[in-house]
Amino acid sequence: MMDDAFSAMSRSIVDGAPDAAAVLAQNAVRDGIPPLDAINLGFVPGMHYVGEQFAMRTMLLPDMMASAEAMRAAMGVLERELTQSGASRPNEGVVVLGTVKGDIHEIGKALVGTILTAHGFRVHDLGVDVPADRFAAHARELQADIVGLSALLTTTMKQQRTVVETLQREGIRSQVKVMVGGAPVTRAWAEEIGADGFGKDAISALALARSLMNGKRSIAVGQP
Ligand code: B1M
Repeated sequence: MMDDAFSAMSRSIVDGAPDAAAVLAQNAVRDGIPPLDAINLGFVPGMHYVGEQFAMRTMLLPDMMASAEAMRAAMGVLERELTQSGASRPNEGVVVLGTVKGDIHEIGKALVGTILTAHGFRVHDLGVDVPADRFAAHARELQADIVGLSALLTTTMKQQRTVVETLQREGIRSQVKVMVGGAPVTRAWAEEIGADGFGKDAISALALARSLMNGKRSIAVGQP
């Protein structure tokens, strides 16, 4: 029964059908399917299939765009559900989040932002195609605890390094933790560019953000 629902969700993404995707997301909420299950077991597999088909050239860019629209329609419903409890929680930390310059992939980054928000982080989402100096300016202005950088392209992940270097140059690197993620990003890459951690998915990004905040707090406690 649940498997049928997940298959239908996946199909709505592959078909690039936003209305169907939104209805299926609403049905999931109505039927008590946890929103993260609907996302990870229903809609995301459809998106991965689309990515594979695109890579094999059996699907074209306009089709991939239609699938992304369907994904956004479903996420609109499910992210609302996920964030409901967040505002009433105590502030867990301030996060400046965005997809790096040259990269317009936003779905995964938005999901990371939603999960962090749902768990009490105050997330300032700068959107997509964000230049390094904007990350730095916002981190300074908002006295951010964490800067979160998403990149989905092997070409744009290099921008994550540029942001780390910019934070350093601006003299604020020691005040913020840097968390990186996105499909091509690995732990080794995070280490290579001097980031503080890498999130494989939205839930591990939450665990990482919490542990980075614990690190910050213990440093603050240890300071004279
Ligand atoms: Co693009 N695209 N795309 N695309 N696209 C990929 C990434 C690709 C792998 C597809 C493929 O060829 N198989 C490929 C990249 C190849 C590479 O670099 N190695 C690709 C390409 C080539 C392109 C274009 C260049 C295509 C073209 O124009 N010829 C172009 C680039 C545009 C640009 O950015 N400049 C392009 C465009 C697009 C669309 C606009 C059509 C659309 C994006 C729409 C949008 O976001 N509004 C799109 C999509 C949808 C995809 C795929 C199919 C799906 C991405 C997605 O939304 N996944 C993708 C294939 C794939 O990834 N399998 C693909 C679902 C999402 C929930 O997962 O984003 O991975 P994800 O996020 C996860 C984790 O990565 C992690 O947590 C998230 C939640 O679990 N995570 C973080 C992400 N950010 C994090 C940050 C963190 C921590 C964790 O801390 C801060």
